[in-house]
Amino acid sequence: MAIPEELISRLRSARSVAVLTGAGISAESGVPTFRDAQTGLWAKYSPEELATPEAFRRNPKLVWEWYAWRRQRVGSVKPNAGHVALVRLEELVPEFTLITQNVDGLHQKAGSRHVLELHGNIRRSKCFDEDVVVEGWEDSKEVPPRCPRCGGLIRPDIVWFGEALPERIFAEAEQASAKCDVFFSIGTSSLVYPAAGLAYSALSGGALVVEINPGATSLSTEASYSFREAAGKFLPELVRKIPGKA
Ligand code: BV8
Repeated sequence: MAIPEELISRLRSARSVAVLTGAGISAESGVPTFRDAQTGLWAKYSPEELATPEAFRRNPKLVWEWYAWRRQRVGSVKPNAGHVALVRLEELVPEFTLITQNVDGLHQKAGSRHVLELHGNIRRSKCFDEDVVVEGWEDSKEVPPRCPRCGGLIRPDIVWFGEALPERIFAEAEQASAKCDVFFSIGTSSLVYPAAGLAYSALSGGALVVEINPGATSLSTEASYSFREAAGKFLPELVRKIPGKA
């Protein structure tokens, strides 16, 4: 596909680049996007219903098992060419900030060094009462397991709907977005806030905003470029063109 020369030259001269990714960048690794129909056992639930503290309080076993099922699915998947292209992009620009809404840990698996996880990570668990990460617990038959310190229920270390994002992480993401020269929005429906607001911070900071998504989103008409492309295909082609003639 044709990549505008102006975008390549802007990337070559960019001092700082910020990237926001969503479930779409993991789609080609086989991880269903957040809004794909939940399959099988989970078909009758919508993520918005299960990914809330109320749902966990109401039915901790159901919510724990939904995440255990997702964790098991994510455990065996590999990063794809889109994740790898972002590792290369990080090497090519002086200041690079990778911000993700994903909880699958695939950016780190691909080799990205500094990843801002706005919504947590499905591989980490924490105590529901103390709100601190729990590394391990006694393997009792109880589901969800109990915190070894206080006996409270253990939950995934994930930001649910209605919960605040980790303050320091979001502040760093917000700052990087507001001051970058180029901002990428990759594989996200741009529906969930405050993450979706980062692209607008970039726009008001004067950044060139580039969207990569086979589907249109509310950002598509605001972005400087909106490519109807799959991340795993488009990103490697784009990144390959950057080193070229300076
Ligand atoms: C907050 C972790 C306030 C969970 C997630 C009413 C009540 C309560 C809150 C609200 C409300 N109304 C609005 C809100 C705010 C709410 C919100 O924005 N809701 C939306 C639905 C309107 N936000 C919150 O609740 C946030 N917290 O506001 O707190 C507060 C403040 C202070 C103190 C206390 C409280 C918390 C939001 C975080 C929720 N957690 N994830 C889990 O994973 O189980 S959100 C979840 O959905 C994802 O993490 C992601 O962030 C979000 C959107 O998903 P996407 O990643 O975009 O994926 P999606 O499937 O939607 O789209 C995939 C895209 O990829 C598609 O566009 C597709 O075309 C594209 N694609 C497909 N294939 C490819 C591709 N692109 C490229 N290449 C491909 N190959």
